[in-house]
Order: sequence, then structure tokens, then C-alpha cells
Amino acid sequence: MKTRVLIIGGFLGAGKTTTIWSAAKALSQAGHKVGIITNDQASELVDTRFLETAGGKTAEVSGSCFCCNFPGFIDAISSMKEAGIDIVLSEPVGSCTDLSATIVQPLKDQYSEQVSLGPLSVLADAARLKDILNGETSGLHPSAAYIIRKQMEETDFLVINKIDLYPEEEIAELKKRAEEAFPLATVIAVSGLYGTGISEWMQALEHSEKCGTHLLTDIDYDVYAEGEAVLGWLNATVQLHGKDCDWKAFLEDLLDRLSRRFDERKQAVGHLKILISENKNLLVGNVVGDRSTLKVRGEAKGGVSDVEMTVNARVQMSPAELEEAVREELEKSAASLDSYEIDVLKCLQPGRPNPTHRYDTVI
Ligand SMILES: Nc1nc2c(ncn2[C@@H]2O[C@H](COP(=O)(O)OP(=O)(O)OP(=O)(O)O)[C@@H](O)[C@H]2O)c(=O)[nH]1
Ligand SMILES: [Mg+2]
Repeated sequence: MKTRVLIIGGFLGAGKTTTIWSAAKALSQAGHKVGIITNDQASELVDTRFLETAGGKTAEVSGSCFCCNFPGFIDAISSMKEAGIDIVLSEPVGSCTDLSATIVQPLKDQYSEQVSLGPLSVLADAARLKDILNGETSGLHPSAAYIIRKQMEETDFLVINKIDLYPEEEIAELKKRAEEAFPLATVIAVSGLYGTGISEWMQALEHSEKCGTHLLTDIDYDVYAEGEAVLGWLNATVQLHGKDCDWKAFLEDLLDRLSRRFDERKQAVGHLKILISENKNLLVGNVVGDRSTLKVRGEAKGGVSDVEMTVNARVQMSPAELEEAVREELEKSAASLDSYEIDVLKCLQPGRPNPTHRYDTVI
């Protein structure tokens, strides 16, 4: 039997992981064996740690994006097939675009025997979508905003996410404007966090004939490369030790310090996410813009002295500045702890995208 593969893209912080988690739950309840593939420029991923809690199998393609490491993506799909998975949800790196030409067409062309590929979906944070439709950059570098627009232009399904934050009329208006701006996309609206519209979206994907129906013929790789390169990228794992520490308060304090620092210096945050695992209990904190977007989910159990923290930050600055920011603010937050050790800390600036394949015709 062919493995069904769904690609769920969208910019940093749009809600891909949250929505995939909800979709995985809905599909599992409907009797599917669901697998999830995450993707990042480096290892130590918050998303993988979080998605493991959805149950089912997870695989990580790290060190390069799906488009630049297509064989890595194929290997991950094969491992899912071997594990008896019938539907795979895959989350490409949030700053990637041109996926129709670099992933969808090659999969259709070379793997149609093994893979039943569904429509390409791109998630859009409702607030960022509104800014982009207004010709603004959503606080980001214009080349990063260019990537968001290109993601929306190439997709089969444009999925407006976080609708729980806005009145219904506002979402209806946004949907109408998105349909006008991106006429080749089917536009739908969901809340990944609350699961609203997720089963309907999955059913629509099941019944749609669309699958990479069009390509970005005019994409400028210089602008795309600049849009990725303006972001510093940091992934780290840290061991924290503190007797009677309130880990949720610690997480809030660290995120608050970092977020204030970035806002004061006008350094736009693509996505800052920190996960603390208290044995099997997870606390996850995210910032997807200015400090007003700071959210922490999960409740601390208490009574745990040693925890592991994973930090993934994508912020508009050099990797060296980002490393300095994380090390300095961590040192301040950790003043309340007994001690901490940084196990791994990797910093990078994404290189120029160099896809394994790039098709110039629709298969
Ligand atoms: N209110 C609300 N918040 C959401 C929703 N979906 C996601 N979020 C929040 O948005 C933030 C980012 O969510 P993620 O799912 O990690 O985003 P992502 O697209 O996977 O981000 P990257 O992996 O960095 O590209 C988190 O704080 C989520 O809780 C939603 O439907 N409603
Ligand atoms: Mg994610």
C-alpha cells in the first residue's frame, strides 16, 4: 500500500507543529497509523520533543531542509512505511519556499509508486497574513516577508490559522481577501490550538485532486536567500538544577528577558521556543513576534529538581549576537537555580538554498 504524505508548510511560528499535533490526534482517532516528520537546519528540536507526545512515530530530518536534502526526506518517508504508518504529516522548515518545484514535483515524478502525495498546505498566522495582504512586512525584513508571500502564492491549500484570536467577521473578511490575492489556492480557516476545522481540512485534503498544481515561476533566489540569511538560528540543550524550583516561572522569566531584549533592540523574532521537560511533563513557551505574543503552555508538576531545557531561536540578527543574548539572559534567569550546564549549543545562519531538485514544469 502507498504511504499517504501530507506536506504542511508555512512561515516560522504560523502554527505548523501545533496544527500537526491536532491533525495527528484527529487522524489517529479515525483509525489511521500516523507518522510525523520534522525538519530543521540543526538538531535539538523543540518540535520533535513536543510531537512525540502526540503518540505515533516521529522522524527528524535535521542539518538541512527537505528541499536541500531530498534524499533525507525520502529516507524518513521510507522509515515510516517500514513502521507500518499509513499517513505521514511532514513539517518543512518555516523559512523555506519553492516547495512545489523542489519537493512536490520530484515526489510526484519519482516516487508515485510508493507515495500518495496530498495537496501542499501552507499555514498562515492570521495577523501576519493581514499584514502581508496590506503590503506590509509584519515587522520582518522585507526579504523575509517576501518568503511568506511566496509560500502563499505557491500553495494548493492556504490555511488561515489562529482564528480563535479574532471575531468571525474579521476572519471571513480575511478569507475573502486571501482568495482574491491567491486565486489558485483553496483557502480555509482553522484553529490548530483548539482543533477547530482540523477534521474538515483533513477531509478536504483527502478529496482534493490538487497536488502542486502550479510553480513559482518568478521566484528570485537572491531575495529568498537574503530572507533566510537575515535570521540567526540557535538550537541548544541545557540541564537545569534547582531544588523546589517553579519551572514554569523560570521558563516565563527567561522568555520574558529574551523577548524584552529583542524588542528593545528592534530585533524581529521569527520564532523563539523553549521546552522544559520535567520527566514526562512538558512546559512549552513560544514568542512569535513582539513580547505580547509570549505564551507558555503546560503546568509544572513541582518537586522536580533536575530538568532538561531545549531552546530553539530564530531571530533577525547575526548568530553570534543571538548566542550572546541567549547565554547572557540564561545566566541572569539561572541566578535562582543551583546550577546549569549547556550540553549543546549550535548557532548558524542559513546558507543559500541549493535544492536537490528544482522542476520547471508541473508533473
Ligand atoms: N491562539 C492560537 N495560537 C496558536 C495556534 N496555533 C499555534 N499557536 C501558537 O503559535 C505559536 C507557534 O506555534 P508552532 O506550532 O510552534 O509554530 P510552527 O509553525 O511550528 O513554528 P516553527 O516550527 O518555528 O516554524 C505557539 O505559541 C502556539 O501555541 C492557534 O490556532 N491559536
Ligand atoms: Mg514547528
